[in-house]
Amino acid sequence: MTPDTTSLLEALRAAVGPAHLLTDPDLRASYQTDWTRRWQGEALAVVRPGSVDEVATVLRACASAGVAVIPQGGNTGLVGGSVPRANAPRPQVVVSSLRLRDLEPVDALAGEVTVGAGATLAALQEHARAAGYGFGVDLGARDSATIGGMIATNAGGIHVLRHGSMRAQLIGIEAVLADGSVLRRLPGMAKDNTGYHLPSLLAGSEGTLALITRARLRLVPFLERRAVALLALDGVADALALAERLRRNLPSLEAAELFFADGLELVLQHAGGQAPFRQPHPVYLLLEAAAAADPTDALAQAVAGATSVRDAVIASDEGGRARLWALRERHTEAISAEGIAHKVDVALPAGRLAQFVDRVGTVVAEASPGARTYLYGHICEGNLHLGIIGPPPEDESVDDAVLRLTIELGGTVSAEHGIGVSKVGWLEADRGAPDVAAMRAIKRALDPAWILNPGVIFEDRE
Ligand code: FAD
Ligand code: 2HG
Ligand code: ZN
Repeated sequence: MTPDTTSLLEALRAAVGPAHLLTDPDLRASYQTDWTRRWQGEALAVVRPGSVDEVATVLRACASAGVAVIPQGGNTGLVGGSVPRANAPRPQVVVSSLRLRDLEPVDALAGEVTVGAGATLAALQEHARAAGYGFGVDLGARDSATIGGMIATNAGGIHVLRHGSMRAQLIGIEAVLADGSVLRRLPGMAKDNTGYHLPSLLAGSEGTLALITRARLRLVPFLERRAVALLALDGVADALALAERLRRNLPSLEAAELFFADGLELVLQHAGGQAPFRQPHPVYLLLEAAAAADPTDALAQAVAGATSVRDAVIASDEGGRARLWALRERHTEAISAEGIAHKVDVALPAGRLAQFVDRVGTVVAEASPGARTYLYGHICEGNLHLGIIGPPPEDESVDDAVLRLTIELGGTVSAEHGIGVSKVGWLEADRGAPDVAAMRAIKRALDPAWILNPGVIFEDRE
């Protein structure tokens, strides 16, 4: 049955007010294309609810019209899950969380805070900082990525080795189910074993189970004193051995990031800045230590004895640290400036990472001769990102070849970005049929009409 879209638009306008229902194609445009420019689709409208009650009314209206709902936060996701599907079988409405950005006062006694799903990570960091706290997850898209989007993707980022991913920060949640009912448990107690932990279920659900409206989050101590070191090395095996040693011996270690000569060259070409060393080296390891007292000496001493280090720079001042971090964080935008990249986000068991790096160049060359591959990532989690430039956006042969190699080596096809639409075909190969059947059963129970983000994680419907 064709949905009555005119009545739906009227109901949505009544729910959020005319200013927050966007139907004009120019106003919809930025919500319909993802950050990578690889995925886009057409929405009937973009709706921007301003409260949980408005979200519930919007979801009820979409459910009764049989229209798909695409939850969206900062639209920085990299797997195509935040924008409407191309050639979708039914109309789609983007529901943006950006007006749900309240930051409630920090509960200093509990070391927790409740925030709106549309608050950006940077806003949360600033808010926590003002109360003497930090937040355990950090990532390069901090100025745009929202807390709701980060929960929905179970975002990782650069501090996972110390504090874990987004799921580990999550104490409570408020979220609206497909039928408009509201789950609300924002307890203010880190210990809560009363049945299934629904916040954990929603972490990583990529907008397929509920629309998250608020979250109760754990805070961490704000560590004022920081030092960043960039080390030049000959190979990935050296980087792994060093990272493993530091993890045991340097308690202030907060980040350990890997990148390669060609990526650094590209960043310098696009973002400018000075080369950190007189000559290029095959592999770079960026380390950050953070503590209450200056960790510079501890970091310097911890790497001093490593014979594999060919060259090193260290910075403790804010400007120097930011310059070193830019060499790693600006990989994503530098690659994007070269073209529409095929992005692959994998994790390998630590013992297989070097083998993956050795083999992946050949695998890409066979699938797409002439393609350029840039590798970088978070070494302590075995998490590597690949940005591949060359093959047309719709040609998936290079993605498939890399993911096949990943599975062969015992890795996972999504380390931190999610399945989105880009890896739907790989879910079962990675998780196995019983896991996928259990996930589908949960989806069916919470969203029987399959209206929430259809086509993400699984194919649209059964
Ligand atoms: P969106 O892109 O808007 O949405 C992402 C997914 O979450 C979609 O499936 C969407 O439907 C769903 N969603 C969004 N909001 C809600 C909600 N309120 N309720 C339910 N579902 C929702 N990721 C990392 O993990 N680690 C990194 O280090 C990292 N660095 C990045 C650096 C750059 C420069 C860029 C562009 C991206 C990076 N990312 C990283 C990816 C991205 O920032 C994360 O996936 C982030 O969590 C997405 O947040 P968002 O608000 O932009 O979500
Ligand atoms: C990072 O670690 C992000 O920089 C983005 O996860 C990775 O560009 C990417 O694919
Ligand atoms: Zn990453």
